[in-house]
Amino acid sequence: MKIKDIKIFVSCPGRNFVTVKVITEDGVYGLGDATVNGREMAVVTYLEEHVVPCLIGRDAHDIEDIWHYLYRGVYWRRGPITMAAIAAIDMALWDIKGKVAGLPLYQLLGGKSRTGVTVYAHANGETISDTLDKVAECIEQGFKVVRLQCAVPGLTETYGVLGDKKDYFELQGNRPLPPEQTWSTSKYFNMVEDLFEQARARFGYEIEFTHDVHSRLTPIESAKLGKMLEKYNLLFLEDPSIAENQENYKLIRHHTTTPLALGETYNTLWDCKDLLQNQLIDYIRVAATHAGGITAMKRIADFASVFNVKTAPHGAPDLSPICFVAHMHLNISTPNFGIQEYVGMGNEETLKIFKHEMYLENGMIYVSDKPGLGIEFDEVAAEEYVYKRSYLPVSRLEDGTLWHW
Ligand code: GCO
Ligand code: MG
Repeated sequence: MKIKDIKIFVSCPGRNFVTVKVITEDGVYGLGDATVNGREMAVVTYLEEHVVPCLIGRDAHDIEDIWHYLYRGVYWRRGPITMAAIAAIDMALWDIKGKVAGLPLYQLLGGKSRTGVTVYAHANGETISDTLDKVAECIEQGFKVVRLQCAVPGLTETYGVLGDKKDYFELQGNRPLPPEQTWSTSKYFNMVEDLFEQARARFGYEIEFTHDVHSRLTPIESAKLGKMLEKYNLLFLEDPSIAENQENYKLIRHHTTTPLALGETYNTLWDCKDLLQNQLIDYIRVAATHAGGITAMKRIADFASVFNVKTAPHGAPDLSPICFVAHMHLNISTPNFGIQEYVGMGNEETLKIFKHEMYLENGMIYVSDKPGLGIEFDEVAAEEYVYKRSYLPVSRLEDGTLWHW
């Protein structure tokens, strides 16, 4: 099954997505997602110039060999651009293998470990009561786990909640230069405990909550936050601090029993090896697109299982539906799956381009039994939505210091 051609598409049905299509001589093709938010064209060039020419004529069945050819075989390993390129090829090859076998991908990964995939929804509000009303809506829709984010009083914008982000994670694709936002840890601390205190008072302890800090705290501040929130029983606290130095989490862990979740920007197992083997986190949030595809996700999940860490794949809208479908096959088959982040299946335009049969029922997602990934990409429809350069905001402290994302 020789690879005959590889096509790369960039489309913007509200957000930019980089889609890879690997076509074999037999006419079977597979799809992969190579989207790196705000760096889309770097992956396109990497693929077109440095990956595609090396793969023409290779056997599409050799998933492991091709993965290592693109990873170990090159001098420049790792990094988001390289790993997203590898990921997209890897997803496409698994899609092809599934189609040839006539089996949905999860069957090739070991079959079902569960009947459906539990997801958590987002409740983003401008005030605490607004956030809690959104939580109530999520509960009404059947979600059992909700992520609570609330604007920080005193700041003009809070990521994901206020300003031009009311429309959920820059869906407009209209940020040709990075906007700047201000962060204040003290103002945040003045709000966050009230948020969870009021949430528990209104909803009790049946429903599970998570919270994302987007790495804005120092390790000792994270420790303080974890301790402060213990009584509100979070399913997990996400990204309290940057973990470039994985050792930092020893300090956080030492002080709090609030479960910790990390990893949405990690590109390889090496980025989280110490966190996992020292049991410094409880959920690993790597995404198939950013961490080297299905092959790499499976290895990371297996390694994590040795240390009682569960998977909780990133599910923000900057991952295309192809990545989301790949996650569903992994989630349904991975024994140590924990939970999947969920922000909807995509807007109307996105669903015109990416066609799939996953469905949501009572806070759980079910995959289809179509061979391979079970998703189609409409190339003609995609042409209508032309790439628009768009950036995430930059974060600064109130004195102008550039701060962590
Ligand atoms: C999440 C993420 C998002 C990211 C986004 C950046 O947990 O969903 O942290 O909020 O900010 O994916 O592109
Ligand atoms: Mg996050």
